[in-house]
Order: sequence, then C-alpha cells, then structure tokens
Amino acid sequence: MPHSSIGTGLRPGGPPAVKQPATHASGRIIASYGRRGVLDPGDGTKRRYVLKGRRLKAVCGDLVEWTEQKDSPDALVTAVSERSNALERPDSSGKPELIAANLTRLLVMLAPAPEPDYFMADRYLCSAELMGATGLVIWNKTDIGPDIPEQVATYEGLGYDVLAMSCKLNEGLSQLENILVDGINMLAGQSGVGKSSLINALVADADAAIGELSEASGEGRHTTTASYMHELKAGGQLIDSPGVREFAPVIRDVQKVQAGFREIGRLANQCKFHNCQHLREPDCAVKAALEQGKVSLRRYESYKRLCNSVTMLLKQDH
Ligand SMILES: Nc1nc2c(ncn2[C@@H]2O[C@H](COP(=O)(O)OP(=O)(O)OP(=O)(O)O)[C@@H](O)[C@H]2O)c(=O)[nH]1
Ligand SMILES: [Mg+2]
Ligand SMILES: [Zn+2]
Repeated sequence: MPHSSIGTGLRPGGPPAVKQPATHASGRIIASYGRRGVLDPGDGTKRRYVLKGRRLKAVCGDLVEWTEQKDSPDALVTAVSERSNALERPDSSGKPELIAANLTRLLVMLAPAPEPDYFMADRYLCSAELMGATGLVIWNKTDIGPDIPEQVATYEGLGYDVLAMSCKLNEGLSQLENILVDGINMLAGQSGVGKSSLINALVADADAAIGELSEASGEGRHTTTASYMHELKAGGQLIDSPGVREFAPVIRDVQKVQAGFREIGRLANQCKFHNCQHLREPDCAVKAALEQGKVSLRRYESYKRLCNSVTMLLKQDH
C-alpha cells in the first residue's frame, strides 16, 4: 500500500476511502423513545442512537451492539443482547409492550399523598415476582405521614423489604442507596409520589440528564414522560419512569396469576384441586387462610381483580 495514499481520502484507481466505521462496540440503553434514544458506551460518555431495521426493539437496561454511521453522529444500534428478564405491560390492544429489561429490583413507591393505590402496587409486585426481579416497597413523605399504614406493613409480613423515607427531609435515603449499589433498579409508582425527587437526591446530575432527554425527545421537563436510567452516586443504576395508572403485568393464563402473589402461590398445593384458582372451589387452602386472617383480604381482592382482567383479556382474544 503506497504511503502517499494515507490521509488523502483517495486510493489510486479505487473508490474514495471512507473513514472505517468502528467495529461493533457494546453499550447499555439509558433512554428510549420509539426508534431513537440514548446509550451509554461504558466510557463515561453518552451517545444518541437510532435502531437499525424495523424489527429491533430496545428499552432501558438493554445491552446492545452498535456501530458508527458514515453520515450521522448518532450511533447505529445493530443488535440487542438476550434479556435476563423484561418488564412488560399490555398496550391499548392488549399486546405486550416492553418497558425495561435486565432488572435486578423493582421498587414500588407509595406515599400518604396521593392516596395510595395498593392495587397498582400489587400489580407491580406481581410483575416483579413473575419476571424474577426483587420487589421492594418504599413509603415516601414520612414528613407528612410518619406511620407506616397497615396495608404497607402487610408487604413486610410477606417478606418484602419496606423502607420509609422522606425526600424532603433527606431521611432514610442512605439505607436505600446501600441496597441499590449492585444492578439495575427500576422505580415505579403513581404520579406524584416522589420518584423524580428521589432520583434527584441520589443522582449527581439528574437535571442535566433529564434536560438532555427532553431536548432529544421534544418533551417538557416536569412530570416524567419517558423512562431514563440514571447512574447513582453510590453505585448501581436507577430507572425513573412515568407514573402510569394503567400498568398491569402481561399474563395470559389465570392459573399463572397466583405465582405473582407469593402468599397465595405458597398455599396452592394444599388446595383440593391441583388447578384451584382460589375463587369458588371447595376445600381451598387460600380461602381457609383468608377466613383465619392469615391472608390479607386486600391482597386477595387484588388477586381476584387481576384474575378477572386476565379472563377479560382472554375473551377479547376470541
Ligand atoms: N412533603 C413531601 N413532599 C415530597 C416528598 N418527595 C416528593 N415530594 C413532592 O411531591 C411532588 C411530586 O414529586 P415528583 O418527584 O415529581 O413525583 P413523581 O413520582 O416523579 O411524579 P410523576 O413524574 O408525575 O410520575 C413534588 O411537589 C415534590 O416536591 C417528601 O418526601 N415529602
Ligand atoms: Mg417523575
Ligand atoms: Zn385454592
């Protein structure tokens, strides 16, 4: 190869040399909206990306491969690695829609205000069980409601970690930081419970990151409109997500709902019928435990509501 051709952009007799794209590099998706988003290449920078091809789907937490593009500064995502788990919800037509992937923990935040929607909390915890992520409950705003309500204490009784804190008073945050240090954590909960406030407290430059995101997506700044994965000061990642009222786990089989309610799943093998749904069957261990006060009536109501919505979804399919 003649030395003189280097740097001229021309090879004698051949087509113009193009800057050789970097071979495939890996990265982690930290924000996604449609075909575009932001990824972390792992070198302390952030890159905007676009997905290659119609079939690829990427969400927060996904590990991807990407290359440089000739005609754009944006990275081109060419492949998404196999996910260890995925958080999904049904879209408006009932089809599963991916929300986040590769989660270590799913944190459900509740507060004295807005009034807690325990059914929503149960649905998130059900998803955590089914996808194999650790479910955790956060009781925020202890400055306005210091006592953990009985319904929240119920989660503790089931073996979930329950953490009380106040973002406003900066109380209880370091305990949470210590739990989140390893892995990818996702924060879920009703609009207004304080998810973004917690992110602001635990992340060094959350505002900057959110600013970047709204710039790239054209959305406003305050109520969270898209998921964003933040790097925590103390280590670990935390995904902030918009408060969605209609969140539900994607379940296509009523028999599977009980696997998301650990106290119900545990009792199932003591029922008379192996396929007992714990609704109207005789000699049901779950109903017996309910009568003895060993299973919370509210949790059981959540279980029934979820069974009903799965049944409705299945009817829609036909
Ligand atoms: N009193 C009190 N208010 C809080 C606390 N944490 C957050 N807030 C307030 O609650 C309101 C909502 O907080 P956000 O952090 O925006 O709530 P969010 O969960 O991100 O809401 P969405 O983005 O809409 O889902 C704000 O006015 C916060 O200042 C707290 O510990 N105590
Ligand atoms: Mg928010
Ligand atoms: Zn039963």
